[in-house]
Amino acid sequence: MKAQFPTEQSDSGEFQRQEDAFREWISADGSTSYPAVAGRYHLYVSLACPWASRTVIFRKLKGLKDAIGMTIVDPIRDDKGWAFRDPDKKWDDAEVIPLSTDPVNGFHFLSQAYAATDPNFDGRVTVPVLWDKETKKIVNNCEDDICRMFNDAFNAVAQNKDVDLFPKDIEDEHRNLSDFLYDNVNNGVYNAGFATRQRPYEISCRILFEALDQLEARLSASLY
Ligand SMILES: N[C@@H](CCC(=O)N[C@@H](CS)C(=O)NCC(=O)O)C(=O)O
Repeated sequence: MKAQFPTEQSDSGEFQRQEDAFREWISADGSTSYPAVAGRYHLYVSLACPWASRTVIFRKLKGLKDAIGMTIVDPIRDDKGWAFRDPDKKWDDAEVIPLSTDPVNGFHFLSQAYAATDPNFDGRVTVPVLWDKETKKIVNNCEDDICRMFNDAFNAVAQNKDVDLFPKDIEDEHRNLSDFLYDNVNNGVYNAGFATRQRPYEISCRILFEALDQLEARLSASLY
């Protein structure tokens, strides 16, 4: 099969995910050049993306809606990548929804945020993206980093500062489960969906469905 993402493909047909390009850190104690203040950062997400959805959940549970704005990209993605369109207009076969502009930067496409941050960026444009309105650049496009910053750095401006979604007493178990979900389910879907040869496809499918069986067993005995 022809690779959908040729630069993320091994010779033997496995999907090999690109590294996240932007990993700057927002801090509450001035230890980085990105202070955790209200109104400065903006989250771009797709609700179709499991990684982005995790950042949406963190923003909600920590009570960061007033402090950190959010824009949802259109769920339909063509070869120009994630785009901004009127969320009230629904796609159907007869209609092409015109582009709208995002409220922060006037972008039509999320790729414009990547190009503004690094004009030489030639990777895949992904959500979630945490944007800095002051430097007009992406601070971070790694979901786990964004969740950790939402949890730890913004407590001075969070409505639910006592909600701790990375509790220290279960840190190791949390990390193991999170890695398991990332590798076998979130990225497991990619490994299966973007394999270009039959054998890696079958191996990836088996890993994914075995992981779902394990989660089924876990969730039948525990809420989490
Ligand atoms: N490295 C990202 C992964 C995010 C990711 O893979 N997002 C997908 C949606 S689930 C995406 O934006 N894909 C766009 C594309 O492939 O063009 C993270 O951990 O936050």
